[in-house]
Amino acid sequence: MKLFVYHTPELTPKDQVPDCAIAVDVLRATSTIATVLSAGGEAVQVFSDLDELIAVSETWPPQKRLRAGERGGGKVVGFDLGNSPLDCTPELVEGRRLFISTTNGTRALKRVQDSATVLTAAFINRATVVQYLLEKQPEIVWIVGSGWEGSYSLEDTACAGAIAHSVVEKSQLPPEELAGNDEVISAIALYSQWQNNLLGLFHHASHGKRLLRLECHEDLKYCSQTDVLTVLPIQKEPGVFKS
Ligand code: 3SL
Repeated sequence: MKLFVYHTPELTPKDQVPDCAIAVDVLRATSTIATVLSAGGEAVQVFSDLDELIAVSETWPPQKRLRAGERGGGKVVGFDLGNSPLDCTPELVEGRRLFISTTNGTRALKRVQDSATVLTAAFINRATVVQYLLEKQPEIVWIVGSGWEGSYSLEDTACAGAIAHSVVEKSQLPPEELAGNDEVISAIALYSQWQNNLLGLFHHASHGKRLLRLECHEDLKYCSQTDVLTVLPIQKEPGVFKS
């Protein structure tokens, strides 16, 4: 297995896809996806385009669907939900499909959609993703941060580092043997420095600050927990994730 970390979808090699792609948007799309599936959601279907989301979700019975839309951190007018994982309670999501569009997370998922396997990861379900990698041993693995509108996001690269750090620890292989690019080594270093204070890291991150201005402090706290959900969101058909 070789791990490659890409800070944003734009930095991934063109015209290639890996054996396994892991999309990361800690704040907050992939934390929300893990939460919905862990709470009994039927599936999460992701869209970059809001009109397409509305059109496809229209074909589902209203009692079996939820529409979640985020732009600029806020909820899209007329949608059931924004992108707060804390809103995704079992009472609300159980048995329903979440149709979701967010600013950056869904763009990262679109970029890797044609990979043989596509997973989503956040700190909250990191251990389950690592367990999958150790069991299945895909040859080429990309961990792709969503970033913010094309630029680097501290929290996504730290989560990529958390995954790589755990693979190194559990496989007992040296980092240089697993690392396919330099970004893996720097992501591990970033995670190692902040692993006991991820909430503190989020407070330094530009998107963390943006969410704090929107009074999403509880979301940051929730997303800073590590290994608390045993859910593996995996793409079953393009854009549709189940556990
Ligand atoms: O950009 C995204 O995909 C979102 O996760 C951003 S937010 O955290 O909902 O603001």
